[in-house]
Amino acid sequence: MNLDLFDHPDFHSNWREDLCPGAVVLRGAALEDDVRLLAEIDRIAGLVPFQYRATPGGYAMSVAMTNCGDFGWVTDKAGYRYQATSPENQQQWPAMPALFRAIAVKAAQEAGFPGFDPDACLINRYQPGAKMSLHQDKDEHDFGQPIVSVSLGLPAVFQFGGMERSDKTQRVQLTHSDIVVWGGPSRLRYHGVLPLKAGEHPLTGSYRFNLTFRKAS
Ligand code: MD3
Ligand code: FE
Repeated sequence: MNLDLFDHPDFHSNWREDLCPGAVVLRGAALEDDVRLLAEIDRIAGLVPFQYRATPGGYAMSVAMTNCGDFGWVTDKAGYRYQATSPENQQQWPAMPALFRAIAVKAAQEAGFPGFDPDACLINRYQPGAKMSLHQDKDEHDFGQPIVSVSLGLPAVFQFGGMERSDKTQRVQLTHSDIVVWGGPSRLRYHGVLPLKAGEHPLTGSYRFNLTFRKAS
């Protein structure tokens, strides 16, 4: 028998996966907003272009970054930090679009974090080969606040481990329109992204974008 349901143009694969305590994937949750999200990313990148920043150790990152919101995440020889202005032009980051905020707040609520009030949105852009090594996100002030991540464009293999870098890791594929909420006991887990495989996405071409929403202050 043919499951015609899956061929119907109105079918959206929206479902929920619990990855580990405190972390939930909302598959397809950004699908109906994808075109508008990508238009906002384009607009923001027109104001504050993507940069390949250097780690404190002096290595160029393979992921290009920009930000919107009251604070943006940056790195250079002085270290990792959030700041209210872009190092390139000394101007405030573009405001966080209402659509970005609404999507992040709704996802956090669905994952059990009502009242999430993000003030920072880091926009990561991956090209083929770009990766993010295992790390913890610990530049924020309140680890009681979750991080909401929205994936757009080419799929990536995401890696998450435990509280020690040496803990064994699990892999999960994150594809276009998946949202992940990391909170509670998962908030300080080590995580990373394996090198992006080349491909062509109808909306983003050869790129993957990831938005991470945080309460930085
Ligand atoms: C797990 N970005 O920008 S988002 C980052 O796909 C970052 O660009 C990745 O890690 C990306 O810091 C992954 C998913 C994510 C974000 C925060 C986490 C996973 C997390 C915090 C704790 C545990
Ligand atoms: Fe991270």
